Amino acid sequence: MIAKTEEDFNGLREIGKICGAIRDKLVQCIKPGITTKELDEIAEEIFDKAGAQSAPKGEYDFPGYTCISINEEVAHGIPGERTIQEGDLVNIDVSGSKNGYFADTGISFVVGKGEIILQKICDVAKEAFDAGLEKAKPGSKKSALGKAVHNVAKQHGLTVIKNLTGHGVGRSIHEAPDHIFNYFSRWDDEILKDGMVIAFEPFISTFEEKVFQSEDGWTLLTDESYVAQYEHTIILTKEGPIITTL
Ligand code: M1C
Ligand code: CO
Ligand code: CO
Repeated sequence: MIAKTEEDFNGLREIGKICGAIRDKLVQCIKPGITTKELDEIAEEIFDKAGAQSAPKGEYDFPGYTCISINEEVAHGIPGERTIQEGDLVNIDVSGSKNGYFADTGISFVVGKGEIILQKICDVAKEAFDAGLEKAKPGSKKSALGKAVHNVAKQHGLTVIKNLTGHGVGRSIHEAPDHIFNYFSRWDDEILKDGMVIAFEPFISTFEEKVFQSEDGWTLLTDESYVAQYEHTIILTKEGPIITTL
C-alpha cells in the first residue's frame, strides 16, 4: 500500500509494534527443550490480548499463528512437537493484522552456543538488511535493495536465496510491489514511491540458492545449506524509512 493519512501511519505502527513484541517475546522464551507449539501458543495469547490476528492463519489458513523454522527449514515451518536444542538455527517469523493494517517481521538466531558459521549468516542477514535499508528511498530503484543484499553476501563468501523475496505489505500480508529480490535483477525497473510499505527480508545462504517445498505443503527447505533471514516492515518516506516492527 501507499500510506497517506495519519490513520494509515498509526494503524501500521500499531500492528508493527504488536508483531515486533511477539517476535521479541518468542526469542526471549526460547530455551532447549521447548517445543515450537509451546512458543506458538505464547504468540496466540499476545495476538488475542492485543485484539490482533495472525496473518498466516487469517490469510492462508496456515496451521499455526507464527512460522517457526529450525535448521534445514528455511521458512514457513509449522509449529509442532519438535523441540528446540542448543546450537539450533531458529527462525521466528511473525505477521499479523489489526483494523485492516498488516505487518511482517522475522529473525534468525542461534540457540546458545552453535557452529560459528550459523552466527555468521545471522549477522550477515542483518548487515544485508541494513545495506538494503540505505537504498530504501522514494525515487530509488527497487532493484537497488537486492543488489546491496547480494553484494554483502558475496563480501562474506556467502550467497542469497533467489526464489524467495520480500514484498509489499500494509492492507494485506502480500501485495504490490510483488517481489523485492535478494539479488540484482536487470528487468526490475520499478521505482520506490513515497509512502510505499514493504516487508524487506534478505535470505543469506551458505551456498544453495534455491529452496524447495516439503511434503507438508508449507515448509521451505534446503538440502545442505544453512540459511538466515532478517525481516522488518518499512514505510518509505522522503524524511527517511520508518520501521514499524522494531
Ligand atoms: C518465504 C519468503 C518467506 N511472513 C512470511 C513472509 C514470507 N517468507 O512473508 O515473510 C509469510 C507467512 C505466510 C505463511
Ligand atoms: Co515474514
Ligand atoms: Co514477508
